[in-house]
Amino acid sequence: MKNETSALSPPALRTGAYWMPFTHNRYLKANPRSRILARAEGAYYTTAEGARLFDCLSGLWCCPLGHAHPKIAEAVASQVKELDYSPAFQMGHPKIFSLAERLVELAPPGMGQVFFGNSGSEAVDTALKIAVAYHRAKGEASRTRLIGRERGYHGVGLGGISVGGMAPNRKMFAPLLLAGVDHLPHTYNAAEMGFSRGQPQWGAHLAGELERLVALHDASTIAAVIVEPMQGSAGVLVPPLGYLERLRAICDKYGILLVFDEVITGFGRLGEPFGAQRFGVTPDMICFAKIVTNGVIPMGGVIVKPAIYDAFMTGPDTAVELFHGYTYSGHPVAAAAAHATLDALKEEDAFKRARELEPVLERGMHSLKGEPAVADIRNIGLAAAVELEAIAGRPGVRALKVFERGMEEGMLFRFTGETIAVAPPYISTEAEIETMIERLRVSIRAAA
Ligand code: PXG
Repeated sequence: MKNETSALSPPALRTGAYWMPFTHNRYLKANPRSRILARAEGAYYTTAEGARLFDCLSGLWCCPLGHAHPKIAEAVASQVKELDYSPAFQMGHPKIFSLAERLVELAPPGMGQVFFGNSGSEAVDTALKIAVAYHRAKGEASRTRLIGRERGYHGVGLGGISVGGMAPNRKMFAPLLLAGVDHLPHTYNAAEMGFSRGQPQWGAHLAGELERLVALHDASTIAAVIVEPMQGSAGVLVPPLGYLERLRAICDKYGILLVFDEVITGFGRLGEPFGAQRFGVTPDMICFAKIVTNGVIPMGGVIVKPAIYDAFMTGPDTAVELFHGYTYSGHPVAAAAAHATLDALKEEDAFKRARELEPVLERGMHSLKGEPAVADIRNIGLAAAVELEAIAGRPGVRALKVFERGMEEGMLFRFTGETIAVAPPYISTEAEIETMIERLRVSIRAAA
């Protein structure tokens, strides 16, 4: 039996001291109880009020093997006793070397080394720093410009928000944005690709905008292009057919590094180890985080091609080659969680499971077309989003209402802006996905 005492019946909740991230603090704190999660097991959370919620977004895209996974829990517990921390600089521990090997094996052919941090934001800032430093090491110090994309999300570091393309994440911090950054246009066009299933047919030509940026800035000033293979936070914006291939070709033509931010798409969300394999395009660097530990312990990092690593391996062998790293880079407990996660992904044939569930999710989500205020539906892999028409003069309120009704229906949806996103756990049953969609239908109708 589970311990049902303190977590489920906490003393009066004092909410004042906690400044909640990416949250409407005042609205939530006025009525917090339904938003407090007390426990989780498998594909379900239990709130402090005792309500059971299906985990429609796998946490925040990070827990697809389900909560309280016995193997991961066991690996973490025994690692804490065996080696709880090991200095990250000038030292290592066995599990981090072997984890790097496993990640390289899982990545598309041609990748060679892994640099570890603790989050997607750190992974992105690490990749941007490596890109600029790489060109410098190769004698092309003028290559400093970074190219991101409109509507892109690359975390909240100063590099990440600079290459990111979401106005609310940028405007408060304008003076802190990096100089010398430019953006590709986003690929979304409702008229051309509304309600498309998987990759839209239209839009590959938008990769050609990179040619224009090269013409404007000159290739000799550009270090790297960073994109999410599928834009998750923007509401599941799926790359048009041929788009990523074309970006790759243009980057190759001009010696620009291509970075895939796979913080969401890594580890099976699209039914393959990485988006790179799903789309058949290999970048020069892959940022990862989230699912690498099934969300249990923070970990992130960057997988790079050997040519990038090798460019730094010059000078005296007693010198530090890259002046970058975190106290918790390659943390042993995170490494243990990651090994257990990779084991479980394999043992449970999780990527195949995600591929099997993809048509169930696709069919169900697109059956919501025609429901009130549904403006668009997009999907790929085990991810989908419904975009709603805004209520006039009240931006974001419709999705909030859907979210709140969803909780009453036993569903923890994710809402941002006018979008409801779902990315159910790989361990979901078909029936659970179908139920999720029917409850979403009810919630959308209730918010009409
Ligand atoms: N890159 C990408 C592509 C992401 O999606 C980050 C970087 C940053 O990761 P960290 O670990 O620093 O948060 C992310 C994070 C959502 C949602 O609802 C998405 C993220 C985080 C929280 C919510 O879409 N992505």
